[in-house]
Amino acid sequence: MVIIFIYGVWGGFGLGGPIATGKTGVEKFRNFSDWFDGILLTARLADTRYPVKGFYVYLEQGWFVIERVRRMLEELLEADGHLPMYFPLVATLENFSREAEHIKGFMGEVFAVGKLSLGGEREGEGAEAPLVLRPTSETIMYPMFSLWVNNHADLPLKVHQSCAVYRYETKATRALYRVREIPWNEAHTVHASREEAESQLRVAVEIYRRVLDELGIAYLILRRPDFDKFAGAEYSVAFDAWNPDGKVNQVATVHNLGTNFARVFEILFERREGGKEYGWQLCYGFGYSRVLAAIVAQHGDDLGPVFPPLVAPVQVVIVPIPYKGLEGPVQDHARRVYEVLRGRFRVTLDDRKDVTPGEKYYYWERRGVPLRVEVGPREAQRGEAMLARRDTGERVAVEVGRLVDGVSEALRKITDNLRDRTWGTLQELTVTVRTPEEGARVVSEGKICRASWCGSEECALQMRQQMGGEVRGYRFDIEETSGEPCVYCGSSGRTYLYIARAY
Ligand code: PR8
Repeated sequence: MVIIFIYGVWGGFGLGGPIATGKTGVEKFRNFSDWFDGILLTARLADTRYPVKGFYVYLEQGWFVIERVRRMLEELLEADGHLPMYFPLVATLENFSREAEHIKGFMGEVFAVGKLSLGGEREGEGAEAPLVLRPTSETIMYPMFSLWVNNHADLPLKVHQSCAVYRYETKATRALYRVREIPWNEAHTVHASREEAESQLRVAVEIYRRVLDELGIAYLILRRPDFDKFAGAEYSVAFDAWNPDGKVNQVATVHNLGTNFARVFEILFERREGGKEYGWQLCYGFGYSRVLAAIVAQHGDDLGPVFPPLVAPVQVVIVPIPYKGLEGPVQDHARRVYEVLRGRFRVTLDDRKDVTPGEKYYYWERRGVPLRVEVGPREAQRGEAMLARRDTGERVAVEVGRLVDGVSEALRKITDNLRDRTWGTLQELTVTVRTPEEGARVVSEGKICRASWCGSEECALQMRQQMGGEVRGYRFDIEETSGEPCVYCGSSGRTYLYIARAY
């Protein structure tokens, strides 16, 4: 019997006050940890009781959302010519160690695998040189890319896979946000020139942006400072989603690798005009569990998640409200409503007999269903249904004849409102500061600090030091020119730097 063993080698804050008022979800701002931990299980997202640190069980609703997001993303990647592939889980230690910067960044975070004897001893190949569980797949894919890329006609090569990667995270782990088994999509590309790689980088950013926009998540697209780029990259661009506890949630990243890895893994192609050149590479990753976290944290309210209709496991729940003597007509009408909606929406008829309508409301609210359809004696008599929106509490009666349209319209309004609301919150949370002290206060209040910056690394590091957050970088999607002096040194500002605490 071969037993695989895995071992690590080498190795609320509340916003309170004005920001939370006028918004749903006061509790998540006041005490995010308790709010989040409480809903993981009740909303059927994840179970944190698995007895290995940093490893979690994804429950049916959490996994449903991840699967939907995965399909959306993969469709866009494949429409852009990325080939779906699946690479092995393990790298040889030799390949893993080939790129110097990469290994510096990841060594100390890798799990290794080997073989156990029947007596539980380590033996076989893995005993001397353990295999490495992918913390990311560059060192697994690129030896193969080197076999596949020989000529300019082989380029561009664009590959993607959805899988889990494993990182021996040493910081405090938290379900969805900082996990050791990371469900993600990673894409890797090789191009014939720097320009081609640069233009693909913008396509990748657009693809991620589209998925996040469909989900109505609010984010900043930031070019990371050089001291925080991906290990082995020339530069990195990241999507930071706001989080109620003030620690931004990096949901996706796009890295320009230049020819750093191509040189090490000998990814060489014959140029059209003759002569050999190293391939220009990108890699980009989209963290499914963090995107799920962003959906839950940004749209959720005091009761739990409010799923955007596009990915909601249940989009519509029908709750009959029986009245003494009129149970029959109400049940019949509820069934009729169900028949009208079924096949068009992900709809559930909650006709449990031993549960009151109020208890049913609560049950489905905690599970994040965006729209409830109430059917009582009045609706039965009038041939109507009452639509109740989870996001605003608004209720509107609709005739059964126009129910499909009515539900579609309500779901569309919910989608728009969730999106507008969360972008509004991001705007409120982002505060432009004039002094490092002001920045420190903003960061300690769990907000995102925006500070005029001259562009020097020294000033960025000083601001980090004085404000207490992490330097997240400057806007990549738009050019933000600053007319104000650098918040640290006072010389003329070039752009704005974003500083916040982070996961
Ligand atoms: C790369 N190589 O590796 P990246 N828990 C949850 N999500 C995480 C965690 C974690 N512990 N660590 C990372 N992520 C490149 C690009 C192939 C793909 C998620 O990049 O290290 C984050 O959303 O930046 C992160 O943005 C994404 O994986 C990519 O990870």
